Amino acid sequence: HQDHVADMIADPSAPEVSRRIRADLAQVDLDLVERLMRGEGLAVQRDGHVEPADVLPWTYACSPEAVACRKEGLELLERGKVAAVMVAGGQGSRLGHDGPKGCVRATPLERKSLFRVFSEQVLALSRRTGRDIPWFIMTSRENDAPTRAFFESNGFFGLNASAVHFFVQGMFPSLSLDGKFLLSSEGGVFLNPDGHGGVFRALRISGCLDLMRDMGIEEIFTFQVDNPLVKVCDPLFIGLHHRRGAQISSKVVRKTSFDEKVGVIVKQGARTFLVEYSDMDDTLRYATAPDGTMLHWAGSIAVHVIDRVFAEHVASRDGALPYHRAVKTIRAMGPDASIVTVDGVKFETFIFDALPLARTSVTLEVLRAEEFAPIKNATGNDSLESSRALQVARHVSWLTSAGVRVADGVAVEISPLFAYDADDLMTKRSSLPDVISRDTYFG
Ligand code: UD2
Repeated sequence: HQDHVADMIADPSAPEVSRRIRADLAQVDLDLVERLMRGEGLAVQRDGHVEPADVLPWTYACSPEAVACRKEGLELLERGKVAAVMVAGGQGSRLGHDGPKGCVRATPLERKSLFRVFSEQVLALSRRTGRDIPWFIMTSRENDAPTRAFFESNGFFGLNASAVHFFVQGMFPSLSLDGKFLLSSEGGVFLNPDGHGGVFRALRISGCLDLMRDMGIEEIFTFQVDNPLVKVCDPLFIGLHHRRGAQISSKVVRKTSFDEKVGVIVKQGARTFLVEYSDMDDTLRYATAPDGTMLHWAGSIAVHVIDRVFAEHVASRDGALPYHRAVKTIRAMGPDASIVTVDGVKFETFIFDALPLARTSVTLEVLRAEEFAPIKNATGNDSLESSRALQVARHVSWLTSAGVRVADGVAVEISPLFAYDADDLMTKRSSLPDVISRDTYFG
């Protein structure tokens, strides 16, 4: 039932269009598309009783076991057993930024890009552990070239370029509601990035998983491109995951409201999984504990540690992850080559759907003020403005705990190269002033 496309392929008067469509279709698993349109292989709402997941509270970070975890995490980093993976192939459509989202100037004073913020964290930790942390960056067909160019033109922000690996995620067609391929404005088949769950397949196809195995990597730390407060390769989290023999672990924060747009980690029997906010029904979303508080408060910040062997297992099985189906407005090419807006079906897979495939997983609560200030929207919540204010608040709190008084209304920014966290800043106390009365950058 794709005669419109078959006709274009066969049209001798438009060879370039024919070539583009054939090239695009060559990457598409047509059987899979057909199955998904029939409703097979899709993520389903779990029937039955769902309970809140077992979560280690944020106070765990102060426990004696946490000291041992941190030590173990640092040792793994020192022995070159950890790789970082950043998923940065999304389209960032909500933010409305033109170009890769990682180029957004995220920080409050220096206006550093997100890419620079993460690079400085990787660099800081590499210096601390005396070893380059291999960093794998997933891009999409659309933003791969500008992402690489950005790193190159900025000298990889001081990182050893040979330790930074880019790989491109797969694409998947969006279809009309009645299952017809749509055409893109460039004249090919309309494709979109296949979701961040595509990271497993893309790591395999690009050879990056093999490279990780050859490097002796045991744990993969994954994070998203939009949160400048993420603690890249947090030794505590890595050590905890490793000591517990987990296959995939997750960090959560306490949700601020029932409607906050984060997935929640739950369990059913022995299996842990994540219910995405857009898939949550009202019973789950508004469920309360006996004391009236939010029952499903454990909001995912999309930071995971994944055992490399487990990642290979997921990557080796096409169809291991279910597809999520969403109806979106799509700008496609209409019959007379004009651009039209149509409702279409988009299919994506998500990293967190690997959770129920794991035998063991750990969920760790962290403090929102310390680790979560995403940039997703142009204005309001989770915007550039709100994120910058939260970055300032975190750094003011670090300085305050180091005994420095920061005057009201003053903005401060601390480079990861100056201090990786509050404890690290404390060790620099002698180089800090007692009072800060104007905007100050510590670099
Ligand atoms: C994500 C989580 C949500 C919550 C929240 C926390 C999903 C589907 N939902 O919501 O549960 O944890 O983050 O901040 O992840 N990306 C790719 N390739 C793609 C699509 C996305 O690399 O094909 C990347 C994208 O560049 C970004 C990240 O995935 O780094 C998040 O994507 P999103 O903005 O679609 O997810 P969001 O914010 O709705």
